[in-house]
Amino acid sequence: MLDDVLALIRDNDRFFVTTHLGPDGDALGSQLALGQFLEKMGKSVAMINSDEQDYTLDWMPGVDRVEVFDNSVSQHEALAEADVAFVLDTNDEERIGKVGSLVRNADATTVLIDHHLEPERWFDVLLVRETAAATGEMIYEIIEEIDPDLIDEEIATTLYTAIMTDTGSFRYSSVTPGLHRIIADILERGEVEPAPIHEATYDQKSMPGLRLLGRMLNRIRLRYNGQLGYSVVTQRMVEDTGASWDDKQGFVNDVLSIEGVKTALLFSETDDGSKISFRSEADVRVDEWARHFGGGGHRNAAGAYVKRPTFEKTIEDVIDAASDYIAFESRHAPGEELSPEDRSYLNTLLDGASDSN
Ligand SMILES: [Mn+2]
Repeated sequence: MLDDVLALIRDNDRFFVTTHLGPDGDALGSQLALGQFLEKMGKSVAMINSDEQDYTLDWMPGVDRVEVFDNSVSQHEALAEADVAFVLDTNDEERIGKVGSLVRNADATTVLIDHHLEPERWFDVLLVRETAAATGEMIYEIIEEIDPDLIDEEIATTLYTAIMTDTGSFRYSSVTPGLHRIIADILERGEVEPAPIHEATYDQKSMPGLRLLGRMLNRIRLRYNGQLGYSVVTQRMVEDTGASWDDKQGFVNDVLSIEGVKTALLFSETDDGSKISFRSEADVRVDEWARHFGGGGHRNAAGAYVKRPTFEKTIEDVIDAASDYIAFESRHAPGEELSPEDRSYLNTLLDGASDSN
């Protein structure tokens, strides 16, 4: 699998690289790292996405090299002439957007490099590892095999961003000593410092975006004895605050950060339904639950798009289904002794009952 990918890179000259709709840090970072690495090897590369990236990534080095699909002759030619077409960080034709079916039907050898569960099977070569912290980690492994000396400031910055954003800044259960060693190698080879990358990615929030965050925080509700937290972002909230759709990136993590909450949901109202973000602590899985609603993702981070008669109905249905997928702890385990507080409360009730007799 890895060997197949390495051979395809070594033996071919013209490459096409794409990724999923709404490219995030791992999607764009992996695309730019692989694309720029291939260029530094002297190959010709077209990087074309169906969609513009999140504005918080506009600073990324080489981002101007990525085109948004416009159905132009030159873009169709770039794909038609490609020997190899890479799809990164999504395994699903629909999630690639308009470019998806074009890649699927192209003459090029199609290669999937990804870390999501249950890949579609139409790719010619699949390089998939669910335990990879980020697609960027897998891109690093390819570069390391072929020519790590080509890791310069640009490639190091895009790889670091890919891994940083997909690990919640190196805090998820996917983070291992091995991943930190990879990060150390990336930083040393590129002579890159981490702090400016964190600032460029996370400290560029707009005031309207923070006002939207405030409204979202105000609407958090807890269910299942405080183990599930959820909130909403409605189109009205976005309009009222003047925020942009991108501003709600990461909101669901604020819901998950509440003490006792093991599972968090953010429902975002779209033109024709809702987008749902699922997050969970390490020992709780949400991917099956998301899949039940037509979505997918990772064990602890998944998503779904749902078309239901109303936004409210979607919220109700998803939360009602929670206990089918999550083992919530009941407040008292069966057979558990009553606490002294419960006992004295019960006694006051019983005393009241006997008084009335
Ligand atoms: Mn990813």
